[in-house]
Amino acid sequence: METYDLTVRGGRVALPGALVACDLGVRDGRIVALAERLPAGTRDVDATGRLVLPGGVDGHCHFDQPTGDGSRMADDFLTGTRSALFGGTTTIIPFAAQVRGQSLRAAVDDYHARASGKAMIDHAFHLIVTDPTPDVLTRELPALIAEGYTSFKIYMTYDDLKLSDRQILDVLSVARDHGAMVMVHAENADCIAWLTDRLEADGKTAPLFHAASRPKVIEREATHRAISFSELVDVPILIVHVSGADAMEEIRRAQSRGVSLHAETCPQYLFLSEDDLAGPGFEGAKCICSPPPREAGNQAAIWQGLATGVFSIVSSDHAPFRYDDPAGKKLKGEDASFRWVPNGIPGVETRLPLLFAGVAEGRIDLDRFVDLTATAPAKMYGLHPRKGVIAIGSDADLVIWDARAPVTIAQADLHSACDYTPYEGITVPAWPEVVIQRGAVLAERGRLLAEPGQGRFLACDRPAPARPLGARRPTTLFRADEA
Ligand code: DUC
Ligand code: ZN
Ligand code: ZN
Repeated sequence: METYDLTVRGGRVALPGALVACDLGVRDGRIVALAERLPAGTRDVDATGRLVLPGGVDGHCHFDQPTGDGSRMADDFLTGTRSALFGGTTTIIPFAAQVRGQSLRAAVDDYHARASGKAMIDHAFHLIVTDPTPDVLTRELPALIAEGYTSFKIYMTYDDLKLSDRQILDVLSVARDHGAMVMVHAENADCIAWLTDRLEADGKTAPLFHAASRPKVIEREATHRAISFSELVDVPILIVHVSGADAMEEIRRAQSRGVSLHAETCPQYLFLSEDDLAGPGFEGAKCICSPPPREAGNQAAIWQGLATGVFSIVSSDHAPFRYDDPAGKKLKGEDASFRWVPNGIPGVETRLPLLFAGVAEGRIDLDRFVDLTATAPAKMYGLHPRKGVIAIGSDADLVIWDARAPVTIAQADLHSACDYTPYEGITVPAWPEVVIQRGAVLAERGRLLAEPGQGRFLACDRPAPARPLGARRPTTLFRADEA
């Protein structure tokens, strides 16, 4: 009789497109059997009455990323991956960020050193390109793409990160030629600087005014510009952390005229609003991230975008800075202008439980939840079908959820090294009970069973190949023309 290293039995399993009552057998870290009934393996996990979903893939999170202002991210690869896994995420893709003047290779080597011996779950790296010199464009990027770093983020804002329009075109062109995915942070830098100066001149420096310094229109403008560039170069891009209904509308319009364009949103745009920046005291700094949360009414539009397919992935954009810490949100003190508050909030652990609330409330179905949080990001970054799906031959990365046990989010129960959660007090319908990676149980009912360093680095395949230059886009619109 066949034996299994691990079986998960009695649950309802999210197979692609269907929720099926079946048992699951694992050997050598991979799924080898899906059947109505299997004999117990060496280790047997009882999933009776539970959902068995693929481990989450968080395609956008920042761990131990060097900053230029003296602030320090709260999570390194140990605490960040620990937090991720307790929230049901088994693969993360943080960023090896190039500092201007540095080679991309040096950034990648540095980032591997930061992950080494610490990461508890599997991880790939995106690159952040801030200095696209001729050497970076013609030699480093192509070589790194070939080695499995097949996606990179570029910024249209932040003085130390932003690229000019011409530099963006250069980077998109490399992505097109070498089949990489470019993630775009779309906010207009000059508009932000202009508004920030005017707000400060009026004495409007409290955290609340962070939102006023980056209104929806400046996200919409940059989004439109990035889409135009992607059309010009004829390469698909991903607009990350879309916050506003207006930017989303630009994306929807482009998608409906046939542009191959992806969009990501994050739980902060579904659960937080600009009211959370309002206080009391300096507390609003806890919710300073960019783009900022919008007015409460905006949330419904973003949920709608998830349900209708404008967005293909939901990531955390976990960028944790401690609140009560001079290397964190209070870098320049509590009276400092919002301008000096490090941007970013923790969220790698709460991403899946928060979005699962959308399933319980009927906003999205379970299939869409799995796609947005696991399957689609695995595909987007060349990790599918190894990751992001429950299928024969895939890594046995599994999360068992009890959808009958609501949990109220509390900082005291989370596993990040950050000292707060912006979601304190929100009740979610379910939380991951058992988290499994490559057949090993990493967490079980709040108990940590993973070891630092047991997460593996993943080299990514290229996403779908680019079309030949000038090829017609396969859309209804263009097909009608061609007929
Ligand atoms: N904004 C970013 O662009 N990155 C990290 C966090 C944030 O708020
Ligand atoms: Zn960003
Ligand atoms: Zn980010």
